[in-house]
Amino acid sequence: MLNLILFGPPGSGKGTQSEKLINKYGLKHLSTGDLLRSEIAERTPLGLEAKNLMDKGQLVPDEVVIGMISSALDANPNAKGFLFDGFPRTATQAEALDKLLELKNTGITMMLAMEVSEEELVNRLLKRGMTSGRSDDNNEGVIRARIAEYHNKTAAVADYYRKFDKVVKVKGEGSVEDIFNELSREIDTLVAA
Ligand code: B4P
Repeated sequence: MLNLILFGPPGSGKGTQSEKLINKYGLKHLSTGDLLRSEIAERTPLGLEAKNLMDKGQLVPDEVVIGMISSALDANPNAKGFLFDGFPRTATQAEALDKLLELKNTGITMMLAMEVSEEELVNRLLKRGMTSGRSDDNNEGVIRARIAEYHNKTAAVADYYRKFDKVVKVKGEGSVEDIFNELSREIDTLVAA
């Protein structure tokens, strides 16, 4: 199985590139952000709890997102592979993901880590906030809080996979197409090896 993690700070292009990568490689897209937003849209108790935290730029509890990913893995027994987008975001989530994949006799193939400057992230998210209706995108304070959560809790997830030599860094600035070509090149190199 080809199991990829697309990693990077909020606004680095994870959602944007995921759409293209799943089509090219026939992977199942698992975005915890999308899963949480659909819980919010359906007004479930989980969604209401998540909205409160997301609106402040904070991460939702590990057990909530791990449970969602576990169900999604079980719901797709015949997938060729998975693209994890926005997950794992903490060391606890990374360890849980490894255990869940081990139960399926598989594991993470590689983490693609996209690097983008903070000012570019803020500009992209404020721009998306003008049209997306996402309440976490239209306030600069909330965007900066999300970036701070990334530095405090999420950046260390790359260290976890670095121990297993599974991290590849990719420049996340430039055109969407150029970044996609670079990500594809890294995946193809690994798959051919
Ligand atoms: P997510 O839904 O994961 O979203 P994100 O990090 O804000 O954005 P993403 O990185 O996917 O956006 P993209 O760059 O594609 O998380 C939202 C919230 O959910 C979190 O803050 C947290 O509260 C919660 N959550 C989710 N997962 C969680 C977890 N595992 N644990 C705990 N909490 C969790 O797009 C950004 C903009 O940039 C777009 O407008 C796009 O068009 C633009 N863009 C993309 N590429 C570009 C390029 N090359 N040049 C210019 N603009 C570009």
